[in-house]
Parts: sequence; structure tokens; C-alpha cells
Amino acid sequence: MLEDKILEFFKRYQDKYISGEDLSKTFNISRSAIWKHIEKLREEGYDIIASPHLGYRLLSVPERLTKIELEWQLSTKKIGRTVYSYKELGSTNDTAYNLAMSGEKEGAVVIAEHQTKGRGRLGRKWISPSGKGAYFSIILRPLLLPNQVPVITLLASLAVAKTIREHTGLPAFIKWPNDIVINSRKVCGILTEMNGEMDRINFVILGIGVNINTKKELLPEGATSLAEERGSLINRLEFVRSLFRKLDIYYSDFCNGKIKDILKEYKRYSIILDKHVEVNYHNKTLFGYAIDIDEEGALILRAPSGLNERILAGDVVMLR
Ligand code: BT5
Repeated sequence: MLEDKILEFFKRYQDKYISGEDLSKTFNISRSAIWKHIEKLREEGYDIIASPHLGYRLLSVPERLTKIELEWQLSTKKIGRTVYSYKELGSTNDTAYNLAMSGEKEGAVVIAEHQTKGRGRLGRKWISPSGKGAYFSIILRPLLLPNQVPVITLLASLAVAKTIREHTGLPAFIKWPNDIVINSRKVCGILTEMNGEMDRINFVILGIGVNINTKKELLPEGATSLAEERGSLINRLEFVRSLFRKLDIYYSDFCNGKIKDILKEYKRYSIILDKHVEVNYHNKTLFGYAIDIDEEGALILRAPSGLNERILAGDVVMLR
């Protein structure tokens, strides 16, 4: 789109006025056509001033999660180098899945301001109020065995928890297997899906939903948002860009076999380790003491019998 190209031009010459004539020469269209594109950008929330003598100048960009704003000078190795952004989608995981099936490369991100069919695990819903959170999915193509896929959820949880801490100062913790909580309330959920065979991964879709500026009233019981916890709004664009960078680092560590290092750091932010917990899975309930998370992302639970149980998935309830 020509608007995107004009925008890139503005960004390159940040803080400078650009004359209508220069723009019209660069893009080979009339000055009135340039004006129409500028108007369109303004409608999208870009604050562009026009001075009769000096030309146009970009003052501020909208706080929206668009391809151009997210990709701009991101400097990651893989994550977010290509972004597909939408105002509304069913589920970003579904769109990313379809893109991966048609060969889209590793690191590409699908992001939406609103999801009409946001999904959790086991067919549960992920509530995705418009323009308030971050709902995105990343295509990954790790050269690993399927049993190591759960570690991707671990590294993503670590990246989210650390980004929240660094960005907002809030005490974010990881609740195995896929939740990030602040003051015991859920602020982020992760949905990792895989396409592969017994001994081979074709691709993984890593879906992340974070409640950023969402009002509590719009969220289910037991959920919260970063803004609710901090008491002030958060710049979503900056937050998501920081999160892409963190994910990029941990994913690259993971691909380079540094699972031990990731786990070591992960455990520092785990809220369930060394606690008595209840784990529910498929109508089955287990009680025990959470003693460890292993290198395949499984929870090791010491049962009341004294025996250790290895649990691959489930919902954890903390017991007092
Ligand atoms: C999850 O499932 O927590 C995974 C959520 C993943 C969402 C992302 S958004 C981008 C991508 N595209 C998708 O379609 N999904 C991913 P689970 O552990 O099953 O938790 C689901 C439960 O969390 C629900 O049953 C609710 O109780 C609760 N929940 C729903 N929406 C929530 C929200 N916005 N914030 C906090 N909790 C929520």
C-alpha cells in the first residue's frame, strides 16, 4: 500500500518536514494524491501536521498493533520479522496455521486487535476485547522431536513474565503449564499447537494472549490486566515489541540446545514449585507437592504416597 510507503518515508526522516513536492516526486503521483494519502493516514490515527511552507511532518503514531509499527527497526533474528496484522480475526492460531501450511517461514507473526473465536486449551474460550490486549501467534519450525514441544510453552512463559517485569515492574509469575499470573490472577495464556508426526515436527503455532489495558469487567472471573494491576495504561506497541525481542532470544537459546539455562531461569519465576497443588486433567485429580519441571516441560509431583508422578498437561490449583 502506498500509505505504508509514505509512512516509512516519514519514519526515515523522523522529526523533519517533508515537502509535498518531494513526496510527489518520490512516489510519482500528484500533490493532491499525496494529500489524500496523508488524510487516510490521519484517519488511521497518525498525527501529521501540514505547514504551507515546510510541508508535512509526522508527530506521533497511533498506539495500534499494525504490521508497519511492529516490524519497524525491530532487529530480531526471527520473531516478528514478518507480521500479518488484522483488525479482527476468528483466531490468530487458525490463520497462522493456514499460513504455515502454505509454507510461511519461521518467525512470522499473525496478530489481531480482536478475536471473535479466541481459543484456549481443550476447546475453552479466550476472551479478546478489541484494542486492549495483544493476541498473536508465531509460526515456528524447530528441528526437534515432538516430545520437546512443551518446552516452547515454557520459554514463551518465561519471555512473557520477564517482559512484564521489565516493562511494568509488576510481579509476574508463571503458573505451569501455560499461564502468567500477577497477584494470583491470570494476565496471559499460551496455546501451543503442533503439526507433525510421531518423530517429526512440521511446525508449531505458538499463540499468546496478554491482557494489557483491558478493564476487569470485560474479563472472566479470576483474570486481570497489566493496566488494572499497575493502575495506569501501558503502551501496547512498545510492550509487544519488547516481547518479540525476548521471545527471539529465548527461542534462539532453545534452538541452540540451552534448555537447562532456560529451565533454571524459568524455575525462579514459577509460582507452583515447592507448593502443595491439585492438578486436574481429563476428569482426573491428583494431589501432591510440586517438586520440579523437567527438560521436556513435565511437572514432577510428589504424591502423598511418596512416589513421584510425571505430569505432561493439566490445570493446577494452588492449595494452602
Ligand atoms: C489458555 O488456555 O490460557 C490459552 C490462551 C491462548 C490465547 C491466545 S490469543 C492468541 C492465540 N489465538 C487464539 O485463538 N488463542 C491464542 P486455557 O489454559 O485453556 O485457559 C482458558 C481459560 O482462561 C478460560 O476457560 C477462561 O477461564 C480463562 N480466560 C479466558 N479469556 C481470558 C482472558 N482474556 N484473560 C484471562 N483468562 C481468560
